[in-house]
Amino acid sequence: MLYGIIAAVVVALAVAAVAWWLLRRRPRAADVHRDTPTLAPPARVEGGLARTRRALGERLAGLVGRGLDAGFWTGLEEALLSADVGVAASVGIVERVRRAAPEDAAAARDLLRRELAAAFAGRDRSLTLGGDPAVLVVVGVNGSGKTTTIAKLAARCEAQGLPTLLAAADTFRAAAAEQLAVWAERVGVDIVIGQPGGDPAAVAFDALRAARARGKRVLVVDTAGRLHSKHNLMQELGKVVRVLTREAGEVQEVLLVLDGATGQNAIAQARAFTEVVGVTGIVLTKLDGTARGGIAVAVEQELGIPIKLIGVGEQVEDLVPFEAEDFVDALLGGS
Ligand SMILES: Nc1nc2c(ncn2[C@@H]2O[C@H](COP(=O)(O)OP(=O)(O)OP(=O)(O)O)[C@@H](O)[C@H]2O)c(=O)[nH]1
Ligand SMILES: [Mg+2]
Repeated sequence: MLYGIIAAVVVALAVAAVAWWLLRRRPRAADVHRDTPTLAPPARVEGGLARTRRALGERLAGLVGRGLDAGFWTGLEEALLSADVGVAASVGIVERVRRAAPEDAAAARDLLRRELAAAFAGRDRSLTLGGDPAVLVVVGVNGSGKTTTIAKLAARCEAQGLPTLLAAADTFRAAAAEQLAVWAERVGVDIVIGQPGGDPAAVAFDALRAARARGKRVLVVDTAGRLHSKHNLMQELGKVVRVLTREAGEVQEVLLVLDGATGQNAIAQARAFTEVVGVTGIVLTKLDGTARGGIAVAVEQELGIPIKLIGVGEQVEDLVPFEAEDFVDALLGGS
């Protein structure tokens, strides 16, 4: 009898241990779907930032080998400003490097690298792809790269095993839906298109229903480009997000697409969009075509919104998760 009880207890404990182990091993849905897909090789980041690196690198190289006099510090500040790091961020970074009292220019450059990395530290850059489906709304001024980014993003989601639906809620520009449809076909994802001139919120609503009916995991909503200063258009965008929030319970991401070559105006754009639709992440595009990649520092420092993805070309694979260390290395290179 006693042996029977002991045997039963041992078996029960063994079953509990195995169950506990299995539960621990099983990845939780939230973990699986929060990851930003990472398909592009890091080399693209380096290539994409070549222009900024050349411009910044030339200036920094000109400073190495000289004494740490007033001219050095002014030169360092000018180098950062020329890369569009922004006045407040540039002044702050140079001040901190200076206060750390480096011995020579090479040490100052190492401190600069550390300061730039610190400017990006501590932010969650993962895309929230949980939800049923996850709803991602993509916003920004005209021509910033929204539609292209959506295509790249959809390709990534599909490649990660997340069936994706696109919503062409840019009913304003005549060729917009067609442009997205061409991309949808190219990357092999479904799309919902509304009436030209129709209500973008209605298109988004229909697309959400369609996404559910078709068992999609991700819905990405394309919106018309709009100047951040146009009140009515901004309100229209607010309505799109409100309708989706009401119907879906939550909009997982409102991604603001900023053209990396815009310069400091990007800050004003980001402020205006954030006020209306609560931006959750930034996509900084066209970094391949500009020597002003330092705007990434200004954007994060002044707004506190994480840059989640960067666009470094026009091809579908040219969208990469923003990695602070890689970005700073690509920015400064071996200069
Ligand atoms: N070089 C480069 N070009 C890009 C990148 N992202 C987008 N583009 C180009 O920028 C142009 C505008 O891109 P769209 O995606 O149409 O921009 P949009 O924001 O949807 O434009 P609207 O809908 O008119 O507001 C296109 O020629 C794209 O190929 C990038 O990361 N690098
Ligand atoms: Mg577009």
